[in-house]
Amino acid sequence: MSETVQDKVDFLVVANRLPVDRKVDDDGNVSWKSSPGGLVTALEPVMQRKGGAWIGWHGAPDEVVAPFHHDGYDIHPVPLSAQEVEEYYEGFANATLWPLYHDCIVEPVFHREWWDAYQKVNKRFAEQAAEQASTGATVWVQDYQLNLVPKYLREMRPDLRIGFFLHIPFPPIELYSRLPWREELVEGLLGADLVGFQTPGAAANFQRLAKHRPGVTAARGRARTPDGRTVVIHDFPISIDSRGFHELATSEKVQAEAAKLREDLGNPETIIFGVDRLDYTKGLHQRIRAVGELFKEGKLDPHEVVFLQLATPSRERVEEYRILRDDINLLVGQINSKVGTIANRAVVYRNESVPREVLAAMYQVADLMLVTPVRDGMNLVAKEYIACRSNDDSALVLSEFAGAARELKQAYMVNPYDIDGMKATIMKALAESPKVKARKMRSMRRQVFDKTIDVWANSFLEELGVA
Ligand code: GDG
Repeated sequence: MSETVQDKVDFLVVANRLPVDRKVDDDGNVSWKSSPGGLVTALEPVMQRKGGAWIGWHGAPDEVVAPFHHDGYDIHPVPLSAQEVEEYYEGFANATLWPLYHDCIVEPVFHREWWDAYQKVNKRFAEQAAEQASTGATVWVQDYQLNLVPKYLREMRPDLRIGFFLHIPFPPIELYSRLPWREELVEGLLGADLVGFQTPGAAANFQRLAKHRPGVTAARGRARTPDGRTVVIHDFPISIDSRGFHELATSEKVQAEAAKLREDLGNPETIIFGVDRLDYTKGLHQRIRAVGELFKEGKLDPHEVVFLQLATPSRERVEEYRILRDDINLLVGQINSKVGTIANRAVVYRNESVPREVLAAMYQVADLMLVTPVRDGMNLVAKEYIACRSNDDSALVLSEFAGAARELKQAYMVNPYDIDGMKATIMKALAESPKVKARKMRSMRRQVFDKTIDVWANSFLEELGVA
């Protein structure tokens, strides 16, 4: 494969962020490292296999970065001004669409200037894709930040095959209808040949909306547009590189890391673990409260049990995220001041991002995994835990509001809003017989190793007619 950037390519991924973050060392040398996050974890192996180009923002405002080759594919950084980051990304994407699409857990904010910026930036991404795509190329557009790209791109390049995948939930019409620009966004997606969702429910919600557009008919996963095109609407539950995660977790390096971690945590009998981006959709508050109460009530003994919670910093310039960060710090402080000692902290809370090896070690030592979002498109963490944990004496507590709940049916299901119910389920999972736990783990392992990220990507691309 060529090491230089190609003029035109047959396969492109268009996503808000590039899969890499820039690192500058003390001598000023620049290198690019994989950035954490669900979308990157999922798509990186696909790009490494297929080659082509990834179009996305490089993370630094007001800066133009030249294209470069990375890990078998080309990277085309799209520039964004500081104002565009504020209005398109932090504003429209993360303070309007993100809360709206996650059941309005926090109130979505509607600003006309944000909408203007969103359109402008979406056009820029579409232009960049149009420029890089060879005749008849496949362009796979990702996620809610780029809802309008399929329409713009089709106008510029009708020869392309255009797929769109939404990584987050798609809300019911009753919530979606609040959006002042609801028609334009539906039109945006209908520019694609295939629109993919995490769950059948999300696909059905979109189909119902599409049907309301003048001149559009939609039924059984297909919409006919007024210009005579067919748009396929379908669910494609995303997954992970299960083997890759398993190999990493069982590697000598990660095993050594896991032993050290266990030691650092004071060699407790039981380790309960949670890892999430620090986001209000992830149910951190409810989860930490539930575990905190179990400690306070003496049902969990801080000499025997440690709850390790890793919260990766996220969207720190958006107000709701700053509020959340402070709330969680406070909550953890309150719990630890009431239970546990300096030597035995009941809740070990780390608000940082760790290398993938360290994360794999955390999965390895976790006897009980808590994945309790109040709403989540899929949730890869749940699947990663299953892939990494080779010990059958393990248990996954999973929110019924995560897309993953449709597949990981053997998990201990919870409604995260029901704190007492969650507490009871945590205790049940901890007390479960090894035989039952092993049966559940084996069944979920089959699921996670059968339905991998390759299966996801291939089924999407096959439906798009390009696999
Ligand atoms: C969106 C949707 C959907 C986290 N902390 C660290 C780290 N991570 C990695 C995890 C996992 C990923 O980030 C998080 O993925 P999730 O799926 O849990 O959540 P979102 O970021 O919200 O992702 C979600 C996903 O897109 C894919 O479609 O499942 O529903 O919201 O891979 O391992 N990785 C490393 N260090 C960390 O500190 N290395």
